Amino acid sequence: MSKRIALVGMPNTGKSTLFNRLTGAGARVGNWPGLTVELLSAKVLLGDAMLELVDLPGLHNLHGFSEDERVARHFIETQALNGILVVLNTTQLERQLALVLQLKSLGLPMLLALNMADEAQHRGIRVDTEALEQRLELPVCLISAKQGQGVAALKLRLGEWLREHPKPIQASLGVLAEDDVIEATVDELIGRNVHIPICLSPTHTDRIDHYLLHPLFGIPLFLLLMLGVFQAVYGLGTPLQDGLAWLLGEAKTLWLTPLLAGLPAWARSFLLEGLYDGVGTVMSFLPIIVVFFLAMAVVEDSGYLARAAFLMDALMSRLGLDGRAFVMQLMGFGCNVPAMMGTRVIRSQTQRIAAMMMIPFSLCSARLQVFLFFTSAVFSPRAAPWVLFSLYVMSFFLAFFTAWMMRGRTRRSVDPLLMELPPYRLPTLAALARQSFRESGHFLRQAGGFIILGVALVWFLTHFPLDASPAGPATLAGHLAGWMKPIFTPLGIDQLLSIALLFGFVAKEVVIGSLAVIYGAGGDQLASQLAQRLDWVQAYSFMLFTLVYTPCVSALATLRRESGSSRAMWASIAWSLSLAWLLSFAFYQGARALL
Ligand SMILES: Nc1nc2c(ncn2[C@@H]2O[C@H](COP(=O)(O)OP(=O)(O)OP(=O)(O)O)[C@@H](O)[C@H]2O)c(=O)[nH]1
Ligand SMILES: [Mg+2]
Repeated sequence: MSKRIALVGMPNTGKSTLFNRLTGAGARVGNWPGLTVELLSAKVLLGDAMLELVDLPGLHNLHGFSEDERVARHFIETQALNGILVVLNTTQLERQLALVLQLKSLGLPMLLALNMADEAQHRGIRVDTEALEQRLELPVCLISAKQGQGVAALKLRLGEWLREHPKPIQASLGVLAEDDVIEATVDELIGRNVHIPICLSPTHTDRIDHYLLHPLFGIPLFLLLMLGVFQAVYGLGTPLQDGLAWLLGEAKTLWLTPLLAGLPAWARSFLLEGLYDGVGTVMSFLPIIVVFFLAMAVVEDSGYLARAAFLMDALMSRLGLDGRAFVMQLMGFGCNVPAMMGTRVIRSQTQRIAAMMMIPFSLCSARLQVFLFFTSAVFSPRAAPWVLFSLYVMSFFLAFFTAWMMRGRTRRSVDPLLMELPPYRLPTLAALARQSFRESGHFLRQAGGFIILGVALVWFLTHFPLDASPAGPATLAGHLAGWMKPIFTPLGIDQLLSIALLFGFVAKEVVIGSLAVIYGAGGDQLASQLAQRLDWVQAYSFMLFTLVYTPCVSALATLRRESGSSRAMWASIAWSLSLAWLLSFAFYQGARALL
């Protein structure tokens, strides 16, 4: 019979790391408290029994009430479990043992994993696990989930412990002990069983923070670092993308075209100019996506992301939010969807909604593709990175502006940010690879689903009726574009481009794919066609519009679900569409008048 246990502990103690190590799954790990906001489960064979492990969001205490804590608590209280595996950070036992004592009142079998043994050892902290075990009447294992020490022993203990508790049981909602009783017990436990050096030597974290959190230079350093990350992505990713685009182009002319020569013209056009060019052009961005997520993983897993929250907290509080909203903004650079879910760590509902309204302006990796493609097609190699940078600046500006517009509601509820800064940690290569692999997998699945469908539909619209010239005014797409003309002409966005925008509504990844189909060319050919047809003012206006107009369908669905209100979703659509139109209009008309 399958058994089930849950991983419970405070935020950032390494639950997801242990989960991944025990199950081989790929849960998201990062040096940021509150990274896991949803349940994740996986099964493993432990000895001869099947074990289901559930990774939960971090929990500060059992009175917790932010959304992610509620998720964890609800699970523990309502599901029948064979037991809970409590993960603690050994370097902070004096703060974390209280949770163990609270959890005891649930009456569930418990096993304690004292994690981060490596860091504890480094700091000279010693724990008498046997004594602690006797005193708490629980099995206790000292482990390092990241490096693997003690994990094999933990597995053995886990097996024994499960044999002792074969039946899943329901937590009983016992009365929590008084806080001061718990405090006294923790003091006693620590005093007897944990050796903490009297004076902890300043760690490398303190030394690094002395510079990185400097009151004057902190923010400029942050901007410089982000610029560095961005340059690295650009510098490393673009040549790789060019290479892949070239390969795909060669494969098409040398191999695919002759292979399909026998098919009727429309079928060839559908397969080559439709599916292959459309999907292939999107695929050529895979290397950039990988490099991008590697860079993001370094920023996140090193602990610098938490510093960003600290640095920006003062500015954000003027906007009625706190530093965490800013961090979600940064996470949104990957994809807006997990960033919106990450706002669950914010307790006030009005602030959460404000943060979720900002996130759609985060220049996500799907939009990055569109911009990389356009900037390299239309701008000179020297200008291109700066054009891209200006779009990032715009993205921040619009997010802040949105928060500022909502400040009347949020400001009343700002409480000071009490967030602990985790120590800097060197990300392991395996963790980075896993992160990047997972995100690329997501990209490939998107490409597999939406993009193929989207591209096929675009091909149909631009080639039907079959006797009309492709993407011409007589096709379905031509009619569609005709209707949208009054909206887009004042922005300098021509009819072909406006069709791509229509499809970008579903997923921004589809924009480039649709353009390939509309222009009947992929990769380099598409780039040179764009360069011929558009001047830089039109191209920039198009990019501005793409940046701002409506979040994609998945982001909207997430916004609706997380905020629990369709109003927020419609407000976000209306706000971003009008902003996009006004901005592109002002830019295009202004540039045409001045230049
Ligand atoms: N030095 C050290 N770092 C660890 C260890 N285990 C986890 N970490 C790091 O601690 C950080 C947090 O790990 P996660 O597994 O995301 O923590 P979590 O408990 O799931 O956090 P939340 O989901 O936010 O509650 C990451 O940077 C890990 O690499 C360990 O044994 N030693
Ligand atoms: Mg986690």
